[in-house]
Amino acid sequence: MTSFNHFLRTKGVSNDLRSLLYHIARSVKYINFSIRAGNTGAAGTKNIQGEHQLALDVMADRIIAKELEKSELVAMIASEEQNKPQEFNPSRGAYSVAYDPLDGSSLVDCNLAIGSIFGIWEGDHLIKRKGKYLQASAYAVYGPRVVLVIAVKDKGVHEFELNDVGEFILTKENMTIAEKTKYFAPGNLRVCAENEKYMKLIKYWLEKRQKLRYSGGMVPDIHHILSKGQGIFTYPSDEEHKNGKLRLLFECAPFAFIMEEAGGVAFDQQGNEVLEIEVEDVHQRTPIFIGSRQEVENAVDFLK
Ligand code: P6P
Repeated sequence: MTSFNHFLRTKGVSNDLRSLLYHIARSVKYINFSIRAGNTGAAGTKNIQGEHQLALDVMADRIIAKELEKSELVAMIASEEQNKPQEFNPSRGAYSVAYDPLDGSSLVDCNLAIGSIFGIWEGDHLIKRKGKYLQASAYAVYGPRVVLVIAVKDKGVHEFELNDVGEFILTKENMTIAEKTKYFAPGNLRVCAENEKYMKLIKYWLEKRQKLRYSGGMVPDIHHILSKGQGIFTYPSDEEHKNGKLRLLFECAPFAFIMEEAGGVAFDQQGNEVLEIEVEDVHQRTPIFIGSRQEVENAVDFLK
């Protein structure tokens, strides 16, 4: 059994980044306890998106913010659940972390898998950053098993599973993505009613007898792609969401970084690389087409 810290050390991850990732792993462990023990009801508050927050959203956000501050390595954090970034005074180094504390939390009451997403940049700011300058990204899936997937710049994508004594043990090393796929995860399917190009793309997949794998949770849906080593997840824009629904900083850039580290790709609806999109506002959104290269390039061609 290879432990989280030992594995990252053997991969040559710096002491500071390893320590920061350890604090993120610890926050995932505490969030998992809260999900299984906590209340899944409403918090009675709304986030900046106007979305009703669950008690778990607020709890997960607090757990992560506290762990990142305790690391003494973080100068700035930005959370999907908070209106604006928060600054800390790190004692050494300086990273900035953007995170979605509990993505898809509305699925928790029907017992579907949900997740946390993290993006780590060097330096003390998050505006004017691009995903291609991420130092590391990670996501956790809270499902029948709790897994933490980590990508560190040029060091591959690796999965760890939380065991029954609270340790993260390596389960998959160097996860990779094939060029082609037999799966599809079509988000925002209702757009077919207004966008015949998306309708044609879905029909193309159906006529190819592709297998539908979509849960409504971005984290498990993209984890399916990385676990199977193939797939495509799409979430296009629509009349109501001109830039799509998913957030660049908290969801799309971290996942694009992980997917590219695994040999996949991530584009917006115009075929721009998600990793090249500059963050202008912490809550800005982008359409996303992500996964197996040939499938994604083909899907973007349908939508252009
Ligand atoms: P829709 C969950 O709310 C989320 O942010 C992502 O996890 C998921 O991919 C998407 O929204 C689902 O959106 O419009 O299908 O509810």
